[in-house]
Amino acid sequence: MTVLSQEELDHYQRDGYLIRRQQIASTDLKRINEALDVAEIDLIEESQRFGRSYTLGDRPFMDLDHRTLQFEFECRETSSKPQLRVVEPISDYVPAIAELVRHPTLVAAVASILKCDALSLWTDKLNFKVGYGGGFDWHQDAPYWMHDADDVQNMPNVMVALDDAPLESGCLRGIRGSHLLGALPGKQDGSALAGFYTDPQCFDLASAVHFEMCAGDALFFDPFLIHGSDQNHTANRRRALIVTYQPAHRQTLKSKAVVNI
Ligand SMILES: O=C(O)CCC(=O)C(=O)O
Repeated sequence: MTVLSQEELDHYQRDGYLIRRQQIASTDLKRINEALDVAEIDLIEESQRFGRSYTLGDRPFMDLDHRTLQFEFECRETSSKPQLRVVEPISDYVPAIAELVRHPTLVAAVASILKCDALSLWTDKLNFKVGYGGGFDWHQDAPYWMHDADDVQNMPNVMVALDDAPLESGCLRGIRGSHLLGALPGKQDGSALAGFYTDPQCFDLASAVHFEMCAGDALFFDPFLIHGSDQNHTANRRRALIVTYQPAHRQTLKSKAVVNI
C-alpha cells in the first residue's frame, strides 16, 4: 500500500488538492468501463419504469430509491435519447465500482490525509460528462453536506479519471488554496440554483488550476476546495468517479448504510 509522502501531504494541505498519476491499472479500467456501459443502459431503463422525475431549476433529475440520477440538459441536440450526467451513489449498483472504492492505493492515501486507520464511505458519484456535455459551476462540496453530517472537514474526495480528461473535455478545475476560506456563501443572482454555487466575489479566478488527467490518475481534493468544470468541447465522453470517504463506522449520505472500507 502506498501512503502519501510528507511532501505530498504538505501539497494537499497547502493547495487543497493533490494529483497522483497512474493509480489504476489499465486492465482494471477496461473492466470498470465495460461494467459501466452495461449499468448506464440498465439505469436509464429502470429510471423510465420506476423513477420519480422532477426538475431543479430547468434541470432534469430522477430518484430511483436512494439513488439520484441527473440527466444532461445542455447538449440534447446531439442525442434524442436521455443521457446520464451524474449518478449518486453508484458503488452499490456496479460491483466493479465497489471494488474501485476499496482500491488499496486510494484507501491508503486517504487514510494518511485523515490520519486514521480505518475509513467508511460517505458518498460516491459517477460523472459521465458525455461528448459536448455541460459544465459544473464553481462550488464547494462541504456546504451540501452540512445538514447531514457534522464533520464535513474530514471528508476528502478522490476523483478517479476513467477516461482521459484533457482541457478541451472540460476537465475538473479548482481554485488553489480556497479550502482555507471555509464555507463560503452561495451566489445571489436570483437564478433557481444560485445558492448551490459559490459567490464569485469570494474567490480569485487568477488562482484557478486545470486538472488535466489521464485515465487511471487520481485527484485528491478537500471538501472545501472551490471546484467546477467547463463544458466538454469534444465528442468524447470523460467519465470520472468521485468518492468521498470519512472515518470508519459512519453512515453514508444517501442509503444511510454503514459501509466500512
Ligand atoms: O466532473 C465534473 O466536471 C465536476 C464534478 C463536480 O464538481 C462535482 O461532482 O462536485
